Amino acid sequence: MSLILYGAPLSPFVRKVDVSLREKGVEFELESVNILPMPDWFKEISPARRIPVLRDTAVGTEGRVGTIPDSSAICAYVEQKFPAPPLYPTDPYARGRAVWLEEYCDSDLSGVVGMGIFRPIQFARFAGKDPDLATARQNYAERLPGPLDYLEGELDGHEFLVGSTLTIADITAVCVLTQLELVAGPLDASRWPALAGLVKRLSARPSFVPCLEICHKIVKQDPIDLAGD
Ligand SMILES: N[C@@H](CCC(=O)N[C@@H](CS)C(=O)NCC(=O)O)C(=O)O
Repeated sequence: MSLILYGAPLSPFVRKVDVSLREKGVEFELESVNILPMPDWFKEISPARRIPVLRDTAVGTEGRVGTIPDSSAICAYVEQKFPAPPLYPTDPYARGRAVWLEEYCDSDLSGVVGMGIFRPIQFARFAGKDPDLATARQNYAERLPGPLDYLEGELDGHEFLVGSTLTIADITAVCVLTQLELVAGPLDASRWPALAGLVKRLSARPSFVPCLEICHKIVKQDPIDLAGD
């Protein structure tokens, strides 16, 4: 196996790389890395102390040589090395938009979903504590609608965020929104119909199914209705 993906399926950033490789039909091995605490050998190849990191063993098998950290850097590398099917548009403006939406979902959307909602619920459970529902509910009500409204507007009723085929923008958005679904259930389809449809369609793709099945097994509990009291 020439590619090793270091990380854990419950990370939306690892999922993004996992799904992108599967969409391209590229074989890889997912090597589990526990980040709580992060082992020393992994710190050496992850200067930012984050998962994922990809190792291309065709380039290097030990130390930093052959490794690339960061999901966006990895996906750009994978696109260059395995161009078909393309996940980044070739038209310059469309490509710019796809990269922007990838970045927006990895930063703004992921900030609200990850730190604001997923962590207060799931990390509390991992620590054997009750979920911090007050924090999760506040973020769900106050900070989440803005990014969802923005993405709904960018979809504008279309099937994909950029152009007429699947791109890295759709994959990134759905990797973050499935993180939300794991603890809070599906999006309100009456308020964000195009976005809810995108999540539903992509979640059913063969590229998403294996990772999401593992995530549901890890989370175990039913989602919590954060819109209620
Ligand atoms: N920009 C990075 C973000 C990666 C990231 O934040 N990963 C989280 C897991 S979801 C992590 O490794 N966190 C380590 C920590 O919080 O100590 C990417 O796209 O790969």
